[in-house]
Amino acid sequence: MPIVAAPAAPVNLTFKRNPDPAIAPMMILRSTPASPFARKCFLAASVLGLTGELKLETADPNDAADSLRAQNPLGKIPALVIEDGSTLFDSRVIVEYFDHRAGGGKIIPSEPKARFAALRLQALADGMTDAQILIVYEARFRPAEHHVKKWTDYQADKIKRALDALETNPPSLDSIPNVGQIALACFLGHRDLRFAGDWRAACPKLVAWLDRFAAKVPAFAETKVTP
Ligand SMILES: N[C@@H](CCC(=O)N[C@@H](CS)C(=O)NCC(=O)O)C(=O)O
Repeated sequence: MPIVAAPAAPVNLTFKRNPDPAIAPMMILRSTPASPFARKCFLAASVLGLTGELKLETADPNDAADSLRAQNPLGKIPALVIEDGSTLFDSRVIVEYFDHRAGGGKIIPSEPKARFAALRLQALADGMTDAQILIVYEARFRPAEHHVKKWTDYQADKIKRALDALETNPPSLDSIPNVGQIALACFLGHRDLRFAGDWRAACPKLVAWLDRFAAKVPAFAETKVTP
C-alpha cells in the first residue's frame, strides 16, 4: 500500500483564549463518556480552568460515517477540534495543548526532574489503560470461541506489574495534579468501571491516593460513569 501523507490542516497554536463562549466558537472534544483517555483530557481542562472554552461532542469510533475519521485518521477518541477547525490528537498532545493554552508549565511541569517524572507516570498510566482497553476489546470484537487467553493474560500482567510498582511506591499529588497523576486516576477509574474495582483490595495505598485525588478534583466524580 503506498504511503500517503495525511491531509494536514495547519494547526494554529496561537489561537487566543475564548473571551465569551456564549458568542465565540469553542474547542470541541470528540469523545464518549466512558473513554478514559477523553476523561484525562477533560480533567486536565478542568484543573486548568479551561472547561468553559470546551464543548463535548460524542464520537463513535465504530461508525464509518462519523466525522471523527476525518478529524483523526486513526478513528480514535479523544480528538480535539480547535477554533480554527484544525484537530489535535492523541490525549497526550491534547493535554499538552491545554497546558500551553493555560500558560504552560502547569500540568506538565517545566522543571526537568518534575517534568520527566510526570511524563513517565503518564506513559505508565496510559500504557496500563491501553492494555486494559485491549482486554475489553478482546471480549467486544471477538466471539468467545476466538478469545486468546494467552494474549489477554499478557496484557493483564502489564497491569499487574504496574499496579504492584505503584502500590510499592505511590506517586505524589501536586497542588494542581500533573498529567501523570491525572492519567493514573483515569486508569483506576476505568478499572473500577470495567473490572468492578478488583484492584482495590491489593492496593490500599493507591485507594487512599485516588481518594485524595478525587477530593482535589471535583470533575473526577462529575465524570464518573456507572456500568
Ligand atoms: N493513545 C491514544 C489512545 C486512545 C484510545 O485508545 N481510544 C479508544 C477509546 S478509549 C478508541 O478510540 N478506540 C477505538 C479504536 O481503537 O479504534 C490516546 O492517548 O488518546
